[in-house]
Amino acid sequence: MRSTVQLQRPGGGGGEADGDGDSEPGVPCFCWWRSLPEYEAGAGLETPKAANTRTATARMRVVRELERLAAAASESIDELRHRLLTYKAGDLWFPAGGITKQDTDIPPVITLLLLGFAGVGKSSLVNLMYSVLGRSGFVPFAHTSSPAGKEGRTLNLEEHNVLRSMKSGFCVFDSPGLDYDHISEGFDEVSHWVEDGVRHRQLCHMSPSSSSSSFPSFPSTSTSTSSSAAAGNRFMRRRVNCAFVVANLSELHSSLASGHLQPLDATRQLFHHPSIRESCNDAPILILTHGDELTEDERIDTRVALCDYLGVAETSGVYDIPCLNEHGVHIDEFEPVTAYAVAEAVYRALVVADRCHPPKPGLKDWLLVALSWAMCALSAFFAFLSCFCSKLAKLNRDYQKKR
Ligand SMILES: Nc1nc2c(ncn2[C@@H]2O[C@H](COP(=O)(O)OP(=O)(O)OP(=O)(O)O)[C@@H](O)[C@H]2O)c(=O)[nH]1
Ligand SMILES: [Mg+2]
Repeated sequence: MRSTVQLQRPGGGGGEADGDGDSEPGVPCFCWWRSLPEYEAGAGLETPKAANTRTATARMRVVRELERLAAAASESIDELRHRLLTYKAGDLWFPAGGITKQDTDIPPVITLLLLGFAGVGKSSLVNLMYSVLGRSGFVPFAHTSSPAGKEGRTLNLEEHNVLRSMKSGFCVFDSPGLDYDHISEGFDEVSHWVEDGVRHRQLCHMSPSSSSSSFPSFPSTSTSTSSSAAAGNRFMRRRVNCAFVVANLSELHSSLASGHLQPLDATRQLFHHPSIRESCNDAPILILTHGDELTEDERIDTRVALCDYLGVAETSGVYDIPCLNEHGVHIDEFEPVTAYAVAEAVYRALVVADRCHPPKPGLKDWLLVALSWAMCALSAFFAFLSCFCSKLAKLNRDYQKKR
């Protein structure tokens, strides 16, 4: 069920964008939640889930956050877009730990990785990013630009320059969805991505087309996928700097309502996966999709319950971004609140990424690397020598026996 509320923001906030994507203060925008004054007057706080004060306060915080996004959408979407368009890796770096920027290991391009279970809307979110940030209209790449599998599933890792600019300082990686029935294999793959880096068209072990996988394979796509993966070996491997966990709010609502907590538990495990924390030095950014399939109360209550379950604040690093609108149509850049939420989520990811670059390896580190390589070479040489000598001894014994 979908509910849409038309809201005239006091003071002209929450304007709707015009054809060029520029916002017009004073124009009413369509918001799915009741306005803050209505909530402050007590309306909507007495839903069954909001029976206790803590939940009611959390709901208020969510509504305030939505109001903030609506106000910012009318005032600063273009400024934020401009900042993203002109962003260069390391622009949001700030000094910490007594290390200068020159001594910080900043990659040429910041890499943001989308993670989540199958069908949660990762590819739709990338589409939305193209639409909001690339400003070249809607390009439904998910089913066309790469060898997608059955029902449009993503099969390989895919690098997207969502700004469509050669000067772009960041890229977004779309990943194949994890499977609830093969959670541990999926998490192994996630560890591999965040620890060893990701590459465009990298074939994934849990991908349905992968020959080494125990998953059912789709014969029509496997040949083209393996050839494109072979070509993909030439693409650059990138270190993951920040991760997004995309979750289907509607599915999690059903999970909470039915008491079948597998999707909720799996999402929590993914969100708190130790390899993500270790490699990115921060928690992932949480993106909630499919909210359009819920009523206003369900949508806010599920967000509050999920954040409580994950142990994170419901208004910090969490974005409700439906990829379809209330009419079931793909959202484009003209939906200001969602567009702003997309841009802010990306900007936050870049802030997180730039805060976490490691120091450049110093002379001592290089010496250690050289020493460990030398030790490896030495041990390989002695292994070869012992193998060679034992073979010689065996030949000698055989020769003695024959005599
Ligand atoms: N109602 C609604 N549908 C959505 C939303 N996001 C995605 N969808 C739909 O959900 C389906 C799956 O979306 P995808 O973007 O392909 O999901 P995915 O996470 O990339 O899936 P995998 O590649 O299999 O992991 C598509 O039919 C989308 O149109 C949303 O926010 N609301
Ligand atoms: Mg996909």
